[in-house]
Amino acid sequence: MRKPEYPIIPSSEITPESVYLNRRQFMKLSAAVGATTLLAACGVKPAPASIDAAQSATGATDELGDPANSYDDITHYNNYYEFTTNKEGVAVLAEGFPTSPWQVEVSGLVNHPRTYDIDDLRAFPQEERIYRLRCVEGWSMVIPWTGFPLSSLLSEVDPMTSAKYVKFTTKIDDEHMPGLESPFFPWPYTEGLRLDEAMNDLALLVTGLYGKELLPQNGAPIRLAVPWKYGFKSVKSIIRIELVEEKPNTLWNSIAPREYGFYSNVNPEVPHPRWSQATERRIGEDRRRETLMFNGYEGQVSSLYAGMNLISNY
Ligand SMILES: Nc1nc2c(c(=O)[nH]1)N[C@H]1C(S)=C(S)[C@@H](COP(=O)(O)O)O[C@H]1N2
Ligand SMILES: [Mo]
Repeated sequence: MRKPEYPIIPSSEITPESVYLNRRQFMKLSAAVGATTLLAACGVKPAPASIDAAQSATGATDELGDPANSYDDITHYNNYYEFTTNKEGVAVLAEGFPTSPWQVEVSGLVNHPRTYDIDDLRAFPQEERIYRLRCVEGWSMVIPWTGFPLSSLLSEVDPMTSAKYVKFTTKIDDEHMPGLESPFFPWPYTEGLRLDEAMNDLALLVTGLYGKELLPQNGAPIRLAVPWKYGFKSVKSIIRIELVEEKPNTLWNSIAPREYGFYSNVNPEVPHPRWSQATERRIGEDRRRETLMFNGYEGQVSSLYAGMNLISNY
């Protein structure tokens, strides 16, 4: 059996996305000409002439001034391999995925282990945070999440001094996740952070999106957002959080260790073995933009890596 490649091709981006792009361009075009005439003829007010207007309909921007992606983009262009490797197919397949009852076990090297019901987690003070998400494949979005700092949860369970890493394990639901049939992936999807990374204020446990409850395709009922790392570190549908002493195995690292390092900090100067990471395409934009060190969060996270070689610790 052939070894899986992720992205299936960076063209997992290129193939489905060129289709997506063409459709967008088509929409743009038809909004500008055809549809306007058509809709006007039916007495319906024409749609805005540019999708950019729709993109920033809420006026929300990140701290760099870039507009949030539309709700439609964020909920219909997804990576979630437990369902499918087709980004535009996730939303449909994930519809009806049971997200309740749901519990998250927080265990391992902690003084107060506890299994939380999802409602206990929703009871942590929630905030809205507009974060950039940079996928390792070379595309990005700006997403208005609702959630609470992972550090609040970790402080409550009180890590022992021997705890050095945090391991995340996500849901396996054979009945509802057709992608689990793929023999290429060592399910469940697991990830990890160093404890000090996990305690950084930017690391967010996410319960909502655009002020609404999180949808299954985005990782409902609870997922992580670690905005200075490649998107695959931001795991969806978390069921267990363990404090451990040794660096945990992660799904992508175990499949292709040379391509997906444990740290996977966004770094324009460290290319993926099969493509450059110097630029990215913001979904909804045509031209590529430069990728920022630590995805633009350098001020908040660079001290975590002081003195570390970021090329060998990729
Ligand atoms: N459980 C799980 N979490 C996951 C993934 C996945 O396949 N399974 N894909 C990751 C990748 S590669 C990215 S880019 C982000 C995408 O998040 P979004 O679909 O909410 O934008 O989710 C990450 N979390
Ligand atoms: Mo990704």
